[in-house]
Amino acid sequence: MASLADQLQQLSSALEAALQRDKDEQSVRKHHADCVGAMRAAQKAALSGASDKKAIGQLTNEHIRRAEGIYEAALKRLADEAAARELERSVDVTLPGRARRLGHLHPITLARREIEAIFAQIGFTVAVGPQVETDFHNFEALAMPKDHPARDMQDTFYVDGSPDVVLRTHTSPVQIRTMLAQKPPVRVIVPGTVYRRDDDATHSPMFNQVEGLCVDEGVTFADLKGVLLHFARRFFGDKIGVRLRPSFFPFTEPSAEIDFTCVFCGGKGCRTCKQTGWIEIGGSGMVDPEVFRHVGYDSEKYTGFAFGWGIDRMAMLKYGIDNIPLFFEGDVRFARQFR
Ligand code: 2U9
Repeated sequence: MASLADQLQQLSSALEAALQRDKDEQSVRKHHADCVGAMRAAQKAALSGASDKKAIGQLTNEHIRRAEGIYEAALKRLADEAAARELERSVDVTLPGRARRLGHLHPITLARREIEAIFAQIGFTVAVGPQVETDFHNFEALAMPKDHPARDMQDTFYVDGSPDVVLRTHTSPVQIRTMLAQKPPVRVIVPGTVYRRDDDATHSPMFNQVEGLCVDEGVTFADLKGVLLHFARRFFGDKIGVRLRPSFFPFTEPSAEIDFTCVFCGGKGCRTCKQTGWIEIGGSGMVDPEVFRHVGYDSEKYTGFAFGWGIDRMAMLKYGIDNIPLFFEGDVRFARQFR
């Protein structure tokens, strides 16, 4: 008995010493489990041939409970030390804050929003529509029947091999949807992504357009020019002029190319405008009566003008960007340069 008591005492002391050195919970658990195992082994050895079995059991259990206490105390010490370390690295509220790096609106978004705002000031509302369109809205209603040669110019993406479902090649189908849904007067500006099957140094298969449509009684070509001049001056500055050159589009008659005074040389002539003083911006015209027939408008009563240009190109001219791929690289350092 006396020797069992000694053994158990030694094991308890050894456990206490080991757990004081332990730096992690795993070692504490292992030392405790080893100690209890050794105590049970000592008990077993003492029991063989002994008469005072009950006293042996009580003595061993006492020491096992003591080992339990040592073990619990060691775990608490480790937890307290961890909490103290955590407190030590807590926030120093006197340090200057770290600035969070913000994103920035894309220059195409900036240009689109400014275009929308300028037209909003003169009574245009913004209309949007689907990018996957029917042949009717994208071509047929715009006076481009199936065999019309103008369709060739608009290298079209067809969806699911269906001849009647396309990725819109312009935003004009949104004006068709607007006219089908409401009676004149109509004054809408239609920004959006469009798709054409060309991909070279100056063309991307996906780009952004904005088109405008104004239909009412008595709308004239002079209104078109006035609106374009108003826009050009608000967007690029008061010194910008507008020139309209005869052209052809299936959905407008008469039709005109839109030129703005060259924003780089102010009209004096430079490399960018090929010494002409003018920069080609987009197209425009008076809505063809054939388009009004498709949407059920009386072309004897109503007239309208329409125009369209690329937002990407507008952004390039306004911000002096000369490289289209920069738009698609997603580098915030690029976007951050523009206000
Ligand atoms: C309806 C009727 C007429 C919109 C127009 C153009 C001329 C035009 C292109 C220039 C370059 C777009 O970015 S671009 O590819 N646009 O030339 N757009 S008239 O005429 C319409 C639109 C809708 C119902």
